Amino acid sequence: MEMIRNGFKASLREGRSTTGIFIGLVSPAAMEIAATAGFDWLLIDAEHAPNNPVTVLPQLQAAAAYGVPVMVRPVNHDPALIKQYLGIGAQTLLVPMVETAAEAAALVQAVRYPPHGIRGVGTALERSARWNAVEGYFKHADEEVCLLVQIESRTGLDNLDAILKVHGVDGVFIGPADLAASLGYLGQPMHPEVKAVIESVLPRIAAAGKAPGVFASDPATAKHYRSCGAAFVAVGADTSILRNAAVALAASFKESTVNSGAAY
Ligand code: 3PY
Ligand code: MG
Repeated sequence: MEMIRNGFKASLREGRSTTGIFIGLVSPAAMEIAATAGFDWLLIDAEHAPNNPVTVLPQLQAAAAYGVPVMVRPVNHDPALIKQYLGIGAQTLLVPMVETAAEAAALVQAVRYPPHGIRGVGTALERSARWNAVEGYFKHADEEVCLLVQIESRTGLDNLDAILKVHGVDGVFIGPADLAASLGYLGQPMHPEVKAVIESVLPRIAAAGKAPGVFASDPATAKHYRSCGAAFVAVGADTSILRNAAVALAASFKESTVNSGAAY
């Protein structure tokens, strides 16, 4: 069979502006529902949501039937863990808390096979190569991987120019929640000073030839960041979508009980 192409990386190459959501429900069924919603991509979060390669695998399998590109966010920079996520077929990784060019360069190494990197070879056991069914897998494997690093700390901001020079980093994603915390505004990702930093950083990322991304669950802010140059915007999370809809539905019945005036 042919190499599995990375649809997300293709969208970056085409310069398309895309939106997606974070997936944290740890459920292949929830993944399937999200995959039918019309987003350009989905991101399985294994940083804060209780995921690991064993729980991510069936979610990748569930989404594959719908053709929507899926990214994975690992919990750390461990090359052994990254190898496992790549091995189960994740082609785009969003790596949190990257603070230096050396960390970014080490991640580039982790996602590439020798001689360009240190990714271990075990395709007979890996879905990425469809257990050796993919012909010419090694010829295309590195080029189909997309490495996105998250800048979400003051140190990361201070080192942004050096990180942007790292060859092999495809995109830089700003995490407003951690960035706000690092800048002294814990719990205030929409603080004007945080927003101002994000507004100034997005065009710098684009100017360096990397794809800028950011999280913005409020649609107006998401559109605003797109207008600042964001190429890919996470516009929510399945957990929040479920909670917000559940709260609104419950509240609508409380209101109707109060407003109806009916006494049963
Ligand atoms: C953050 O906001 O800190 C994230 O990592 C995701 O948006
Ligand atoms: Mg974060």
